[in-house]
Amino acid sequence: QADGYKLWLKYDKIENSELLNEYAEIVSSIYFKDDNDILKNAKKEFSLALPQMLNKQVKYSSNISSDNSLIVDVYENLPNDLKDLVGNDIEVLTDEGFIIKSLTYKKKSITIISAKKNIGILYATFRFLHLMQTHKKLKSIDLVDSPKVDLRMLNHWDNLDRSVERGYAGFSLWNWQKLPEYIDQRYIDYARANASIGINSTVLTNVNANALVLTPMYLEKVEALANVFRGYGIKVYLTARFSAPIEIGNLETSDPLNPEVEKWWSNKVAEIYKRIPDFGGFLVKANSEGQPGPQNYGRNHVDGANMMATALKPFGGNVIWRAFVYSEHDDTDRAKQAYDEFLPYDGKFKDNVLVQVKNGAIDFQPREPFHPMFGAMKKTPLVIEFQITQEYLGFSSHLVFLPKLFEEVLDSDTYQKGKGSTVAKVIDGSLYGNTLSGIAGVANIGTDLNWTGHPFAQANWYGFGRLAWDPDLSSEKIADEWLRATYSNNQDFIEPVKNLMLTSREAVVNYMNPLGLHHIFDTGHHYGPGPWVDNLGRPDWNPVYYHQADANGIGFDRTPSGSNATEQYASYLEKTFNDINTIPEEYLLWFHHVPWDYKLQNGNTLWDGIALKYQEGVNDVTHMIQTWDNAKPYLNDSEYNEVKMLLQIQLKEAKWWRDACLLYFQTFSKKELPEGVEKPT
Ligand code: GCW
Repeated sequence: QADGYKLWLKYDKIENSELLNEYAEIVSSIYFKDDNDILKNAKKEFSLALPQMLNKQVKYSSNISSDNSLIVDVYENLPNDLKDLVGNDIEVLTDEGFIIKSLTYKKKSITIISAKKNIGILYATFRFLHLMQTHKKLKSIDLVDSPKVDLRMLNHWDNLDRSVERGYAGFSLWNWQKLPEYIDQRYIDYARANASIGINSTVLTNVNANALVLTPMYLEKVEALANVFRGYGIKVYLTARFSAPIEIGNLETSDPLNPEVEKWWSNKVAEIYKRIPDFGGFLVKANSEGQPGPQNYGRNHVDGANMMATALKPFGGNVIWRAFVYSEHDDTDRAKQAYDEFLPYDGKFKDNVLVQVKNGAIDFQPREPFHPMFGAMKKTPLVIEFQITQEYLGFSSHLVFLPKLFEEVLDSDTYQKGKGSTVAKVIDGSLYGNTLSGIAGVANIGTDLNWTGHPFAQANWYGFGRLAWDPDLSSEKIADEWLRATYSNNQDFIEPVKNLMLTSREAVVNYMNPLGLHHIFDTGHHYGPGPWVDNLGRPDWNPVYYHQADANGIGFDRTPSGSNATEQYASYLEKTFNDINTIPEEYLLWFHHVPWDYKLQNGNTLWDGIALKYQEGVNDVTHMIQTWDNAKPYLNDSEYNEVKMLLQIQLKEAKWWRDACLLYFQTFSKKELPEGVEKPT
């Protein structure tokens, strides 16, 4: 198999003899009940992983007895004396949580893995194996863990022709032509990988939706996928094209208040649940970037979402309604439009509607301040949408460790309910006591042999899942775990390469969009620099709209003298952002139009500061290459070469970004490049 196919589930043999002995003892006699699909899959993972890691077959016993060294079962099946030992810990678990504990049972040391439900056992299994893979001590383990977020979802922007919008890792995994009969091993491995990091929902299709997926011909195929994923605790969702009643239902309208339309959706939903009893629901992009929606009929987002919610409610399904809206007919700052449009609807959505909001107010830029809807929309559960695929972050050619970006957003304090009202608390529902919570990530997965194109892009899928489980995890811990499971447990490898990962996000900000610059990508593909583009049909698509460079300076004035987007934040932040003396410099040009001679905190002029940041980005990539070269002894040739070649592309393109942006901005600043910045050749 090619390097990378096995992801972070490689289960390499453990060479350290002390650990090997410890683990071998713990699993010397296992009781593992597997009387249903989820437990079967869990046990299968055990039987795959343990012989590889421990280099010997495992022994299962058919009854729980005092001879067992490891007991795996849901709580209700445990004998009473064991129940007494673990009862308190089980009580605090959610339905998806688990315990892994060492304890003394009948005077012997044993390990127990238990949970309220089967799915908890599956998650525990993956965690237990992961702890072994990452060489953690297990002898006196005491782990009680539950996910903090309910819906941990991947959003695939996969089209029915298998192209993937903003996908840089091959084609869509879903082979519609061979489904439903042909179950590709990939579907199973995809489900395993997701379950191993706790992802429990997947939206199979692009938000720019094709109504055909809701026809019987496709639903049969969706059903086949759902049947595979169910055994791994993953629910299937579909995108619902708002005009489907017209396109596939022969109606003349898709007005959400039209009884025929309501009936059509109710019937459609019932048809889906007949095939897929645990269907998750619909993800909807409506009246956004030309997609149809309720506004086509003079209705609003609440009308549209609630109509679908009513159809889904009897079956326990959800509507996830996206708030990614901005209009060319609206000349207010694009960054303000979603908030302005959605805030008045707070409290009006049905209880099975969640509103999905991108992490920032523009569009998945290398850095954006958190979206002002977080914390402000108090009565509606908000799902945060991250983009794992690197649309504005170098596709699958650049190494960028995104958990650093995700963490920055989740840790941001909205101040909406006083200090400490972080985005993470909004998302996990704890700030306002929501009954439903969710995190979505736009998937970076495709048919590439290694799933994600860039080997390190696997870490972004992995890290997304881990943060969805626990939004308070540190990116440092995630990088550490992933490196150990993927490459090596050798500390001399891990420390420098972890550092490389953790600096990679700031590097891309520096060489693409430093100091709050944003959306200066070339048209359409969003890959290379295009700050000069000013001729697109819609002004809000032109990079010049976002950087506003002129003879005086650069940056988008979002203070009261400009668009006043700052007013959408809690008053403490509004003040902080409005005042050029208190604004964090990483957001400077996001909120302020700043003179070229303005003095930055370090004493440099803005012009020099921008130029030096671009250079710093290039230098960062040079360091990343050096680090990778030093890591060579710990890698096989293909592992080393693949990343090395990609880093060389990254270096070349970091220079391209630096030179293109500086040469262009220099036509306004009319200033020389400062010392230390390489002259473009
Ligand atoms: O990021 C932009 C992308 C579009 C995408 C849109 C969205 C799916 O450029 O490709 O469409 O956002 O999120 O709806």
